[in-house]
Amino acid sequence: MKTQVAIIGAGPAGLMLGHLLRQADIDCVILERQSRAHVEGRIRAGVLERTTMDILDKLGINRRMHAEGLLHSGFCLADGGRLIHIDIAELTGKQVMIYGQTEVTRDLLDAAPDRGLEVLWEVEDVELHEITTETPYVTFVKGGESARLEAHFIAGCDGFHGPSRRSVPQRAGREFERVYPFGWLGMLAEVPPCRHELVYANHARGFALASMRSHSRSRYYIQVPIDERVEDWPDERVWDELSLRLGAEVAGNITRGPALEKSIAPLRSYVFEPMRHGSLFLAGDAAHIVPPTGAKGLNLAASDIVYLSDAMIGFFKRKDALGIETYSARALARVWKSERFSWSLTCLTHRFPDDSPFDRRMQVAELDYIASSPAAQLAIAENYVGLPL
Ligand code: RFL
Ligand code: PHB
Repeated sequence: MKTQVAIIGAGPAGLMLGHLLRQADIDCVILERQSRAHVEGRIRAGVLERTTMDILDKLGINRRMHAEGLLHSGFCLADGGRLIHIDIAELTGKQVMIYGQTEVTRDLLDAAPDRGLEVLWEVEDVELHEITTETPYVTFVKGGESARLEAHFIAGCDGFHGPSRRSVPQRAGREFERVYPFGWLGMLAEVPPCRHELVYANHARGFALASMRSHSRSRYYIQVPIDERVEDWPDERVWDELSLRLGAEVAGNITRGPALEKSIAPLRSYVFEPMRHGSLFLAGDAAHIVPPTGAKGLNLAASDIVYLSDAMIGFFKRKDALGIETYSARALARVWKSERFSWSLTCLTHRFPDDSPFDRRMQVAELDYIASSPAAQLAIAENYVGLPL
């Protein structure tokens, strides 16, 4: 098989890139290791920045997002019972959209056949070859048969554990990493949210987040030790813990109900530089991971794709290679700013096992400062809604 761009991975990065290329009449094929049901069933991010909404608008795959998504104008930081409101609309003139990654993925997949975007599901043994040449190719096994896909470019959109980044020789790349000593236990439940906006709470027992997917579906998270097992957290224990950590005012409005999904995810900050090696371009989680505290993971994947799709469209349609040459530097400049924001919000809101009383006072002082300073609130708000491209 031959195509212009071989895309590895049908997560948000791969699907958005595929659609943007097809809209520009560029050929591409997506290779995905999992089944469609598996990809559609993953519960992940819930907050879309303007940049991400703009991609769905540009593609015209936005009807359900505008009909069912919830525009939010602010969120709260909570600490020891006090609520600090960050009015992002007032401070930045922008809002964020509450619309699950699961829904974004479903909308992009539903639109794929009509737009000639081909996804090959359940491909195994994906390997990248000749990536430093202009004739790279990918080999894989599908339904027991070996296949080969030749392309001009390969887009590595295969997440943190995919083969793309690992195809870059060690001497050609550099990794930057921080692994946090805790994870997030997430719980989805068919109950109304406890508040109209998200609440990020710092509590002596650990961080908690009250989020939502709709007016009738809530998503909650609590910080747990990294070695915690989800089996040790029956629903009632999670609800009890949330009630303690979110503070009386918020907790008073919690509606309990059975969990639809419960899972534990580790927290990590990670960047791989550069994001291009020859004909291979890395995008999304394949190149970087942020802790979910700033709601940046999915949105960073989207902004990578804005740069990458521009670059590839410029190359194929106008014979302009500038975007290709500058992709890695442009994307990384935005990635590092989101890494900084996600790291700082994680440090502000979580309890670290080796925190000293001094460290705790620093958190309290910073929260006091944020509560009293419109300048500090603006700094948080402009990062939360998404820095300009
Ligand atoms: P994805 O979504 O991981 O998609 C990568 C795709 O590549 C496929 N793949 C392969 N395909 C072919 N061959 C192989 N060998 C392959 N290996 C992997 C995978 O099956 C998958 O379909 O990466 P992408 O597109 O870059 O999108 C990034 C976002 O998904 C990610 O940043 C966020 O979901 C991160 N994240 C969260 N972000 C938030 O902002 N808020 C959250 O609440 C939040 N929760 C989460 C998350 C990520 C999680 N992961 C990765 C385990 C919760 C979890 C559990
Ligand atoms: C979510 O609803 O899944 C969510 C919201 C905000 C975050 C992280 C996750 O910062």
